[in-house]
Amino acid sequence: RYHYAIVSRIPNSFKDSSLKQKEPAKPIDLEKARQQHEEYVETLRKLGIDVLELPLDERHPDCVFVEDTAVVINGTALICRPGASSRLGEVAVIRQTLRKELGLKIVEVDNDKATIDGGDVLWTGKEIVVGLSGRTNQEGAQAIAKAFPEYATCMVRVEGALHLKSLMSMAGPELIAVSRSPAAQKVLKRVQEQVTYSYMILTVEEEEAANMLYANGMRVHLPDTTIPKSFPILEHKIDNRMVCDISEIGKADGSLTCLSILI
Ligand code: CIR
Repeated sequence: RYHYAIVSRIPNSFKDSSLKQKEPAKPIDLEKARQQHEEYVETLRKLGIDVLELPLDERHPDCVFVEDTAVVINGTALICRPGASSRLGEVAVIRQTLRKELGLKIVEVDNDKATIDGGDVLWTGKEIVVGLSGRTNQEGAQAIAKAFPEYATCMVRVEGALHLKSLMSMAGPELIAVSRSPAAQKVLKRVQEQVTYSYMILTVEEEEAANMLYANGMRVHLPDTTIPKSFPILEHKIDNRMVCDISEIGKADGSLTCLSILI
């Protein structure tokens, strides 16, 4: 069960972040993005989570994507080394918050060659799957395995997406959501070859919808998500579903999981 979440408010510089995958980049309506972010925070609160909102930091246009800055599993926080150099400075306030305000055990990456974006780290509840992407490298994956020795960690190559979790996410206990897109299916196959445990798969039509937030028995997904009707397995274990629209933040490649660190 999650009790806390760290989120970061959206700076004005978010509008002009150079880290955008989508071409051509769509202009961002800052006010709308902030309003959607507030709704996201509200959604977390409805899940019974105490949300720590960090003040916006103009020096870091992408600071709202806190997921990329730390991996927290069972009271241990690994401070990431984000793969985009403009994001390296984001970790300082996160480290401080995790240590001082939440009292977590902090682990640092001790290899300068390692890069890790939290968006590449899929914690299934039983083991860790690390995506080797443009942001996370092998040294980074090794640092993750070292930080959480009590869990099996495997690595999969990610292509066609920014992060592993742009393609798949946990949608329930032992349930992975993934889209039908060829890129996602290809990476899913690699995941299934590497993992130690077996998982059920929830296939959604829309590529972006595969990033869901599963916390405290609830599933939060994007409004335009077609959950297949013929999917009875495990559905009874999900108490409720909520919808959260983050379309404006999505223009900068944001997804539901990337806006918080859950503790
Ligand atoms: C970036 O490229 O770093 C940001 N524009 C988006 C990061 C999204 N993070 C995530 O999905 N975990």
